[in-house]
Order: sequence, then structure tokens, then C-alpha cells
Amino acid sequence: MSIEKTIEAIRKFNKYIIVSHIGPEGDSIGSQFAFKILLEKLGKKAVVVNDAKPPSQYDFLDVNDDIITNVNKKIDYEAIAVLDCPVIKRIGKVERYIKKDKAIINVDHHISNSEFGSVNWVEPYMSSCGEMVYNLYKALKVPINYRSAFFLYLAIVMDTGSFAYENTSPDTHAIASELIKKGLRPDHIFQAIYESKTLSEVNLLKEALSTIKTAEGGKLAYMHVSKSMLKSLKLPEETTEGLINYARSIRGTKAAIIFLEKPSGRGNIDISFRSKGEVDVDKIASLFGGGGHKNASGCVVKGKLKDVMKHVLKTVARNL
Ligand SMILES: [Mn+2]
Repeated sequence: MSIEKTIEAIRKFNKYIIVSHIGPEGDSIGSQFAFKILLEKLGKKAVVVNDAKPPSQYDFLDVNDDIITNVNKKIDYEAIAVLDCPVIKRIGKVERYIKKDKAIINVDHHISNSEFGSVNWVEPYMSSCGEMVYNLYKALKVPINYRSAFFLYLAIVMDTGSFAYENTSPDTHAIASELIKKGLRPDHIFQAIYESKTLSEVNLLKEALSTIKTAEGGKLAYMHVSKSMLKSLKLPEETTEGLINYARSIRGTKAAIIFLEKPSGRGNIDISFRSKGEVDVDKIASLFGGGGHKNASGCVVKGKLKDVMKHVLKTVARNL
């Protein structure tokens, strides 16, 4: 389905819940709030509901009070907009809000999207869900204000790795240019996102880097973060976001993996994959029940950290 059906649906309903995936990050939060402003400009009501509040890294957005995480709260709504989510299971405990008689508007850019909505708009070649929401502003002729530009820019910057990944298109840059003209300061946003670490976070980086190993003649680089590393530095598990890029940054690496033993994981290991060029880590993650994009994906595997690493590395090596 297309943007037209999405616009039709947006025009039809007046009260929304806007939902995104567990583990909130720049694209999910940015898209949700830009979409909320869009709906409000159209005279509609919208609330953002997520499985959890964003990690402290996102405090500068000042949105925590506007995110409902108590799923027992009664909300009067007509439609659920699900943004940046390949499968409905990824909205976590917010799934309790889904009622069979309500419309689900699915707006996503994951190639593996299962089209779970009553309206599905999936654009695997768009850099970010933020870029899709930008297109909704244009199609609905809603002017972009400073605040919406800020959220859209955040979404695009984070999902393109600051305009560095393969998903960055001429359109992505043209959109960014238009957004910056609303008065954004890219240097301030960059500092807020990437240069506001605590010393403990940098110490975690130091420990995580010491675990990096390569295999398959340097084509594969992998690393891990254990429960005890996070506990001894008293850091939340989200602090590991972005660490994998150090493994991917090694010359000659085609694929990178980070294994994360979360304190809350109950015997599960979270695994993230990144790749360069033609190596398809969406396919690799799907072998373990996960998914994502060609160059960035993830999955969860049950077992002890050491055993999971051994098993997954073997499978990845076969698929390189
Ligand atoms: Mn995204």
C-alpha cells in the first residue's frame, strides 16, 4: 500500500495513539513526536505511548512527560499509528492497547516489515521513518515548524549515522537542508547526541573495545558486553548503543556483531549486526528469528553468553 492510503486514514480518524518499538532511539522518538505535531496541526488528538521511557541520553529532547508508559491507563482512541516497527511484537507491552475493531496505521522503512496494519505504508529505501513522516507533512500540506524540524532531523541523523550509511540518498540531504533552514543548529544537535557521555560510559567503551576480535581473515569483527561490566560501572543496558560501530570500523570488516548480556535479559543474549555493502545481515538475523535492514539488524538468542557467541559466529561465518 502507499502513502495515499495512509493520508486517507489520517484524514478519517481524529484520536490517535502513536506507538513505536521497544528500545526507543532517535528515529523512533523523533518520528513519533513529529507525527504527533502533524496530527495536532490537523486538529486531531494524539498521545505517544511506548513500552518504556527513552534512555537518559535523550533527556535533551524534553519529551519524557509526554510519553505514556503505563499501559493500564485508559485512553480514548480511534486508531493506532505504529511507526518504525517491522513486526507488531516489537511494541512490547503496548500491544495490550490493540483492539480488534481499531485501525492500525503501519508506517515503516524496515525491509522485513510484516504488514501487520489495516493500512501499511512501507518504504525500505527511505533512510528513516523520519523521512517518511516528512513526506506526510508535504502531502498533507502542513507547514514544518522549528519543533517538528528538530524531531525529523534527529530521526534522519541517527538512522543514517550522520548521513554516512548506504540509506542516505540525495532526498535525505535535500530534506535535511530544508529542515536546517528552520533554524536548527546541527552542531548543537550533534553535541547533544554524541558528545554528552559520562566518564562511566567512556569506561564501558574501554572495556567493550578490549573484547573485540576478528575472524574469517578479518571479514568479521565481534565484541561483547557482559552483565558484570554493566553492573560494575552501574550503567543501564542502553549505554551499549553504538558500540558495535567500533567493530564495524575496522578496515576490511564486512560484518560486525555485538553480543549483549543484559542484566534484565533472563538468560537471553541480545545480538546486533552491522555490515558494509552487499553483506545482508537482515537475512542472517532472520536465521535466529530477528530482522531489520540489510546493513543493520538484530535478534535475541537464549543461552549462556559464551555458547551463544560460538553458535552465532559459526552461522555468520557460513553466510559471509
Ligand atoms: Mn528507523
